[in-house]
Amino acid sequence: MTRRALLSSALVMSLAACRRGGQAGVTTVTVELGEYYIKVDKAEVPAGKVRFVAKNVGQMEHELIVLRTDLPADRLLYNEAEQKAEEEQAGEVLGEIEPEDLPPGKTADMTLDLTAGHYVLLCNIPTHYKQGMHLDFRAR
Ligand SMILES: [Cu+2]
Repeated sequence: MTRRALLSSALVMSLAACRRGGQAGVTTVTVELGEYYIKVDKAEVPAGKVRFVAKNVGQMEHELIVLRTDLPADRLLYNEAEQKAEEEQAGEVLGEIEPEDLPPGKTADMTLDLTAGHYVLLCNIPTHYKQGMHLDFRAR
């Protein structure tokens, strides 16, 4: 499958998942974002399809980035000039819910295919990473 086909099937899946109830083989992770933290209802999931349901419970815009990396969540290289973590340098960005989709009070979701390994969830709006918006996450 091409990357585009994968992306659109992920979108269709996440739309379908909006209906009540779960889907076989998909693990749902509830993510709460606020100033300045990220919380999840589970920090470890079986490898496979993972649906991240992100809720912004804060007063400002946030974003959710899922980064595959071996680095601990608080050890990403930090770019002081941009006030952002160097996500591309740390590993591979697998998915992102953009800030415009996650204003205060909103919920947005994405479904990703995670292979076994270590991941970091972060918000990389300037200053937010350093203020604590990062979390270790694992697929087994
Ligand atoms: Cu943020």
